[in-house]
Amino acid sequence: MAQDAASGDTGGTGLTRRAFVKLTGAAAAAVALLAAGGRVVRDGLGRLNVPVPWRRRGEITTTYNYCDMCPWRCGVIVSSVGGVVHKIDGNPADPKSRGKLCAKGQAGVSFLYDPDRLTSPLIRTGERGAGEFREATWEEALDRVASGMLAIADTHGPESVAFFGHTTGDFWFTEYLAQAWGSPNAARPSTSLCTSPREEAALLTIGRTIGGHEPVDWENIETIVLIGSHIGEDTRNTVMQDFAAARARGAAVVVVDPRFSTAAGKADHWLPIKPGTDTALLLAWINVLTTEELFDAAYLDEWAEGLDELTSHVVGFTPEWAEPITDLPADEIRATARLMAATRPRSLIVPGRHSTWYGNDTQRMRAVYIVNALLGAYGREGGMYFNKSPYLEPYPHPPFLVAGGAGGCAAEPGAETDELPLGPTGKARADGVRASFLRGPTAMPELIPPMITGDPYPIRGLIAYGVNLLHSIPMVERTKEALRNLDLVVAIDVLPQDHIAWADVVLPEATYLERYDELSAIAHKTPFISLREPAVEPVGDTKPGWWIARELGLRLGLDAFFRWSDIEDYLNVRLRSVSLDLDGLRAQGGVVVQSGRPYLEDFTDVSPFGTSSGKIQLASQVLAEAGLDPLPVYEPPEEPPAGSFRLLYGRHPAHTFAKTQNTPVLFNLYPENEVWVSTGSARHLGISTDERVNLVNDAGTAVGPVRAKVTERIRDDAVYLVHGHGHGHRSRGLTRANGRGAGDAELMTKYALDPVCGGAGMRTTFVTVEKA
Ligand code: MGD
Ligand code: MGD
Ligand code: SF4
Repeated sequence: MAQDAASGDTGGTGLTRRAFVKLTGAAAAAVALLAAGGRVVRDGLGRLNVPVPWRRRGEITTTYNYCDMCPWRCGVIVSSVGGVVHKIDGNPADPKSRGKLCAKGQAGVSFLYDPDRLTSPLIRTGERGAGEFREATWEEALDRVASGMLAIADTHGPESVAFFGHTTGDFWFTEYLAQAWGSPNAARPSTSLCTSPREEAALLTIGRTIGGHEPVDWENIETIVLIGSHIGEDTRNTVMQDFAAARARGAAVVVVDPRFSTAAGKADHWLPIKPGTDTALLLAWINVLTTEELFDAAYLDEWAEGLDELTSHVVGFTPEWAEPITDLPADEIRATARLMAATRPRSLIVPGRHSTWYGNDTQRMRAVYIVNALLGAYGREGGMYFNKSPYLEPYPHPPFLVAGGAGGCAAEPGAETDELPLGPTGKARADGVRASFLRGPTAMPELIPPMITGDPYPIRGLIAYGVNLLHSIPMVERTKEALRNLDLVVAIDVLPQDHIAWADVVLPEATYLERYDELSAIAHKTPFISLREPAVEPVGDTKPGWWIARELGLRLGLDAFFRWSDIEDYLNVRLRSVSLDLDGLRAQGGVVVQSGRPYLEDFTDVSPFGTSSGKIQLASQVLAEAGLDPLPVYEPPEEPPAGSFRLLYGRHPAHTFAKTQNTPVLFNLYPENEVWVSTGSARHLGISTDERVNLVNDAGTAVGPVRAKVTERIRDDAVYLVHGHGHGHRSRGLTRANGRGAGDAELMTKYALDPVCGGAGMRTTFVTVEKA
């Protein structure tokens, strides 16, 4: 194997090269730095030096893919030269990207050739958490995982193996393998730590889900209301394109945010609300819309029920009532309600995305959807269109042992297990571990306690695919305790993230640019299906997720679910249902776009609202029957103790969660986060911009030192951190990102569980700011 200039230990950075993994295989460092057919080297400053295509000769190949640098899935076209990816462009035929990409999407090449990538299966040799491993063959590593899973299933049942997953390839694990194996304990952070309140509230109110692509009719909107949605820092490509185009067309913008966000900079009205009081603002808006009769009466007459109950419920919630609660002037509350009404139905509170804030989030989101109903916005131009999933048949596999998977609701507790087929090791039970919330998918943080206590039944194994266990789930020390306690911990990842040090077996995956994957099927105004195919051979000894899942499945006795010989066979079978095959899909640009049913007039046969009555539920019968509030009620958030601030968090335009901080070109753009402190608070604390401070939470957990950003752009009662920095808990595998900035997750030593959907509200942390 060719040795290259970068396989030395420090790369000039002073950081120990891959001290994280004490590899016994002498070739490991060299393997880590080799791209297939090309050489990935680092210069004297430790920066990535990708084999530059203009010095390479060879055929230029073009492949289709959907971007995996964030969960938005923009369609891309990948150009490679001589076996090395050269450039990624937006696919003009794809409704998500429309030929454009954000900075993170462009950085896919840099992510692929990050010299810190995992490149060989690893088996733990030291204590969990110490990060000591030896290299292994795939045979040995997969045998180890399969025997561990079978041993757990023999003693406790297959449900005692949990599957956590995120990023686009997790389908093979949290859905396909988990359901075939028979574990209902499959979860994604993108539900219970993100969208579950908005999805549950949508189901309760309009009987439809929002789905991965928010169905906002941007082309026709006239008033855009953003509650905490920080578009511009949230850099989902199409959302930015749509927001910018609507603003340029003259749409009015109202932004409700305790921080002067990028979007607030474009707003006609910025409402710097006191954190956690949004439901009071929404009730006051409903009060103005109902008492001044500004709602769409004909629309509500035809499509909604519960208007009288709603009207009497909000009678006391005037703007004057909301003013001292929200810290917003009553006149401004009234003016913004009237603005929305003046442009209805081309007026919408955009259903944000990350909605797990304070633990009563389903009710806040219900209030959002009720305002939109009063505006007559559902199924109307300029409001919220009805999305539709693309038609595509599933692969014809035998019935799964459990229903749901991480994407949907877990089977109801107590379901008749006798009706389920027998799993490889006996009977599978259908009841997933859940806390006392009304319904909704399995909540990821609630699967951690049974790993420690065995209550309500033991979880003894964890398969973690593409999920950043120590950065995404609050209560990091509790997660570590659980990892310490398990019989089997498997991590399938591309990078030596912090949790990798806790795995018994590490399975290195090929990135999205090096593998085939499940088809992406997006519910949309124009539903569409897109292709992911490899642009280049996988780096080192990495393998695609579908291959890993299949090899595991065969070892677990699940042959019946893996009858397909390889992924091309699987994809061709699925594509047959839309009269295509892989070649046909390539020939039409990697995307199939179907027609939708976006507006009310498209529903002559059936109601578009999937509630039991077929009408919008302003007052929710389902909640009433469960003994919960049928109409949204404002609950005051806990106040920060004297001298403390509420910790707010959000996105940086150049990074995704905690996964791109080490990506060379993105690291160069924003190497570490800073903590936003208001000018008034900073003066009081004697802190200036760029000074290093520590953040200490109410339980005494400290993070830092982190740079202070002193600014007028945030309220005095809050501080703000970009999520995702603060790597290097125990591992030092991420040579650029480690030790930079401060992690918000570490400070979250508590969260508030939403009683309806099981979402974990994470804005419940208070911190003091102390000079470092
Ligand atoms: P990431 O940091 O993106 O977040 O939660 P995660 O999805 O867990 O972690 C992705 C993981 O996948 C990383 O370990 C990365 O190295 C790995 N990975 C990347 N590409 C691949 C691949 O191709 N294959 C495999 N196998 N692995 C890959 C996100 C979640 O976090 C979400 S959706 C939200 S909205 C919440 N946000 C949030 C927050 O803002 N603050 C705090 N404190 N917690 C949060 N938790 C939630
Ligand atoms: P939120 O965390 O809800 O995120 O993006 P959003 O859904 O927009 O919103 C953060 C904003 O809420 C901040 O501006 C904060 O100041 C404000 N805020 C905090 N507390 C309150 C409050 O009490 N009331 C109000 N009204 N506002 C408050 C998340 C989204 O971003 C998600 S979930 C994903 S999956 C994508 N991830 C992602 C990424 O990782 N990187 C980049 N660059 N873009 C991304 N886009 C998406
Ligand atoms: Fe990729 Fe950016 Fe699209 Fe996300 S928004 S999928 S990072 S191009």
